[in-house]
Amino acid sequence: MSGWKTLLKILAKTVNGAPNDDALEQRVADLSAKFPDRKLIVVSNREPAQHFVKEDGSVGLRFFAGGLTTAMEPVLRAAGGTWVAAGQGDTDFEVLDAEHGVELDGYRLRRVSIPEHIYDDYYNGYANGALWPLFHNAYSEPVFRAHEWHRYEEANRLFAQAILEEAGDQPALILVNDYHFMLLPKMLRDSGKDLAIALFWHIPWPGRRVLRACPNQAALYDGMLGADLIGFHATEHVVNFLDTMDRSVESLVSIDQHTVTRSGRTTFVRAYPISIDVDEVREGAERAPFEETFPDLHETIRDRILLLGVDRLDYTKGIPHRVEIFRTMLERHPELRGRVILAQIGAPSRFQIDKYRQLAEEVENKVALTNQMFATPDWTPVQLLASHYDRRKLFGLYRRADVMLVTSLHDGMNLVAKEYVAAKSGECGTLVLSQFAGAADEFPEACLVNPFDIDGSAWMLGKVLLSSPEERTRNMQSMHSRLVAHDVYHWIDHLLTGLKDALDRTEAERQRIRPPES
Ligand code: ADQ
Repeated sequence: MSGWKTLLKILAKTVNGAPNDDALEQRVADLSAKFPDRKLIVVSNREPAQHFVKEDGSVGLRFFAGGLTTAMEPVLRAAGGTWVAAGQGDTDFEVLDAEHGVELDGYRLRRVSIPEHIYDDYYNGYANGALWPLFHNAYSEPVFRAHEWHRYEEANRLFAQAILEEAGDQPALILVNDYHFMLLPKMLRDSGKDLAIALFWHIPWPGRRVLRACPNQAALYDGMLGADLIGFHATEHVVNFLDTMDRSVESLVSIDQHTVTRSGRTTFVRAYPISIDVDEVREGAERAPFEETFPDLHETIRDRILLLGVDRLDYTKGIPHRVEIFRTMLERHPELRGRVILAQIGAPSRFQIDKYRQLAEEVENKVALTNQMFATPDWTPVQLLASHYDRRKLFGLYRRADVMLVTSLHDGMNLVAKEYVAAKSGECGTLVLSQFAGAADEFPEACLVNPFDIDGSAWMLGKVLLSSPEERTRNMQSMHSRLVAHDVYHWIDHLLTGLKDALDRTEAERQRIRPPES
């Protein structure tokens, strides 16, 4: 497959720096040998892009904000293959070919049609009303409704059908993404086809006691264990997962090998911290300077210190906490009033769910209060831009930001933290990062805060704003070097190597226990 080759060439470049051609060819050959005949199929609920009707009547294509898309898009662009996702745009189904797909930039998008009444219960109900808060330690109470659970099952089944059609009779490699599809690995496995299945879990896996609240846990875990490999962002999540399986599922769990064996099948469990395409962000920051993409904001900020927050408007991201930390910092440091601006970019998200609408209101109120308390005729301390932007336009703004504020209450990884480090390219800037984001494991040099501790975080923020540029540059440089060595291609290389290893070990075990031929 030529798509695989392109990806592998990129991987080889990433791993080896600037290798000579022979070394590169060898590495490509080694990696190609892993999955020579398998078709790559990536599965996520959210499609990377929607088709819609523009004002002039023509059909346009709109890409989305979101960590999963950010990470998977460059991989699929390079590898080719098929992305299977739910179609949601106005004209999504009108542009499809006879096989329900459409060609995008270097890969095929297969759209699954989920009837509206199923989608609402499956996605807004079970996936985002029950599972999302459950796995984020229930900072919003998870709500389990039996009919939504059944729709979740139905939606997983519709996806399974589409994936099996896409695979046809060819051996395939299926990369399933996230908590929307906990039942899918087993459904695919039960088809009896030759499928290598990896499930990547983008959100945290908390302690098992939290998860006991879920009435459907037995079926969900059984579904996940249909995968050959389950990947998490952090070792902590791997350990929690193994502990959950050990106590909740009839299975043999090996803590040393990081495996779960159930009904004679072994699932390997590993940590693969996800990342970003570092070059894409750096080039974007260079190509789209902030003065051009955000002229009004540029005019407002002038030469002031810019603090930036960029998130989907989600209650796990700690946006109200962030505004309070900023306000408390202003109370403590009158000398910084008039000299700093917090720009909060918030992409509206999951607006069908009450909690999300309430959050948007809460953020607006907190911003208004802060502005009321401190604004002067020529200075408004917080600028709220509640809108979705073309991601590439944001990178110039990242580069201009003196401080990036990531204050998640619980976050699998958080790619905004990584995008900031990439956009800065080692130049002076400070990442204020929640200790509850997976990214904190990789960036110990960041200014790590506990966002629940408003006073403590405000104190840290004040200290950062008054620290020397030399100190901030030093920290940024070491974070940047680590990020360059661990970008999204490094991630997919490790994940695929882990999958190959899992398949080889399973095959070796099968050979070992096969009865001798008579
Ligand atoms: P998210 O919670 O969606 O995903 P996060 O890691 O915060 O993801 O990344 C958000 C992405 O959306 C970034 O690429 C950012 O640039 C983009 N974005 C945010 N606001 C935007 C806006 N207003 N306009 C345009 N783009 C915007 C989940 C998990 C995370 C995990 C990722 C990847 O919750 O913990 O890091 O998956 O595994």
